[in-house]
Formats: sequence, structure tokens, C-alpha cells
Amino acid sequence: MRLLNQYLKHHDTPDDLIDLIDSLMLSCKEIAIKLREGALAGVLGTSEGINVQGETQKKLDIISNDILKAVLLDNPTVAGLASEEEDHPVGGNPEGKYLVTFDPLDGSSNIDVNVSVGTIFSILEKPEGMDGGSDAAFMQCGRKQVASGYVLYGPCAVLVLTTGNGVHMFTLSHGGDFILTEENVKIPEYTQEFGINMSNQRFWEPEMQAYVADLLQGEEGPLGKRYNMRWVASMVAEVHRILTRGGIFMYPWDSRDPAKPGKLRLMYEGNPMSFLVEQAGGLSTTCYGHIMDVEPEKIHQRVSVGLGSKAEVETMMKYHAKD
Ligand code: AHM
Ligand code: MG
Repeated sequence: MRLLNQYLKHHDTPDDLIDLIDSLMLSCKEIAIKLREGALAGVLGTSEGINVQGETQKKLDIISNDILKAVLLDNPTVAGLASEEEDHPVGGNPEGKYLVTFDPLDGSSNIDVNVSVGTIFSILEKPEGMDGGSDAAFMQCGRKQVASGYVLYGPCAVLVLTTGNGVHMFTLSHGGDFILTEENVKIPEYTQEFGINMSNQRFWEPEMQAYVADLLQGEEGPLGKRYNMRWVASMVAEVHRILTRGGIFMYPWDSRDPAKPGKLRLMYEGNPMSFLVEQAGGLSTTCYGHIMDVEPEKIHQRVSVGLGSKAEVETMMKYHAKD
């Protein structure tokens, strides 16, 4: 049985990074407990509720954000943090080495219906001489990530982590420890499963429309095989499925809001998930190029996402290749 900390130590992870991951997991355990209480605590996802003691409770995504913020700002390795739930980055210890970005509770529209959600995080180094509470400090492309991961709160809570040395899964035990359950996860190169919100079909670019139309044609179309479809509407659950059995997940640009390059956020969703997917042998793209090569210009920047099994993503990119 290998515990998270032992595993990281054994694989030469710097002590300050282990300490930071420890703080992240402390927060995630607290979030897991709140999620488990659900309606008993009066803290369902999308609305403010009254708990059994008659107290007004905040929405769970705000509670999760507050937990992460408090724990991380208490850790001297943290020079600053940026959250999907905060307008601007928050400064930590000016001497701290790391910057953390996170989506405290991704897929939160699923909480009220008791479907899986997750916390996504990414760790960067603070550039020399920069203020860890400034937007500018975070303007680093995904290739600069030191670590990234998520905790999926499903039937069990699972941490999926990379520090640039493969992808490993740790399951939260009853006793509160994250225990290694899967080492060096690899995404199968070919699969027959795709995930996309089909209700947006008419808003996609013609290239994406053409690709999905061919997926739907199955063995009678040019791709020559029958595909199945899954859509949980919780990116953490989608990526977890892909890391476990392969597939392709897409949330592409669409014309509902032409000014936005997609729904998902680069710093809290696109980059951390891309690091995991590429470390597991998959591909992650904007449909035109690697997500981790995108140079961020805004902290809450959006990005078009297509990720998963390498061969399937390459096929999808061929539909988008401009002459
Ligand atoms: P959120 O960060 O507000 O929860 O939104 C992100 C989520 C992703 O987890 C998921 O892939 C997507 O939104 C689902 O969107 P849709 O409701 O359009 O299917
Ligand atoms: Mg999100």
C-alpha cells in the first residue's frame, strides 16, 4: 500500500511541492465531506439553502473556493492563487515559490442531481521578481506547469495527478488517506467513444460539424467504425472516463458567443487537463494546435477543447487543417 506522500517522496518530488499538494488534498478532503452531506447540510449546488440547524449556507462552489483559499494562503510555499470563482488573483507569501490555479468545483450544475463533480488544479512557479497576486505572474503557457491534477468526487473520491512523470491515481480511503491505486495511466490510442454537447451542433464551425457527422455515420461512414456517445456535463468525469478507457472529449468554439473562444477556461480547465492527457499518451488541442502552447492573455481566458485518444484527436484535427 503506497500513500500519496510516500509515493511522491520516493519519486524525488521536491519537499515544497509535496507540501503544497498536501495542502490541496487537505482542502479536497474537506470538500468531499461537504459534498457527502449534501441536503443534510443544506448546501446543495446551485442555490443558497438552510441547513438542519436553520443556518443559511453558501453555494457549494463558493464553500469549496473558500476552503481552498484559506488552506492554500496558509501555506508559505504559495506566492499567489487564481480561482475560477475569483475576479482577480490573490497574493500569498511574497517569498513563496508556487502559483496555484484552480476550479474549486467543476461541473457544479450536477450537484443538485447528485452526479460527479471535481476540483481541478494547476501549479506553476512564480516568475522571479513578479508579484504573486498579479495577473501578469500567471500569464504562462501550459508547458510551464510543474504539476496538475483533479479530484473526482464520484462513488469514490480519486486524485489523478501528474508532476511531469506520468499520471497516477490515488483513491481516498475511509481513513482519509490517498492511496495509490493506478500507476502510469495510459490512454488507449484508438477508441469508439466520443463526448460532445450535441445540442450545440448548429453553432459549431463547419469543420466540427463535418467530423461529428462522420462519427454518427458509424461503420457506414468514412471513419469505418461504430461510435458510442457519453456526455456527463462534468469535465472531470469525462476526462476520468477517457483516462480509464479512452475516448475523445470536445467542447469546441461555437457561435453562441463569437467573442469567446469556447466555454472552458484555459487556466483552470484546459491547461491542467491537457497536462494530464499528454502525460498519459493522449493529445489535447484547440482543434488547430496544442492547448499547452497557447500563450494566455487574460486570467479567465476561454479555450476551445478537443482531447483524448491520440489517433482519434489526430483524425479530428485533420478535419480542421486549413490548406
Ligand atoms: P463550470 O466550470 O461552470 O462547472 O462549467 C464547466 C462545465 C464542464 O465541467 C463541462 O464539460 C461543461 O461545463 C458542460 O457544459 P454544458 O452544460 O454546456 O454541457
Ligand atoms: Mg469549471
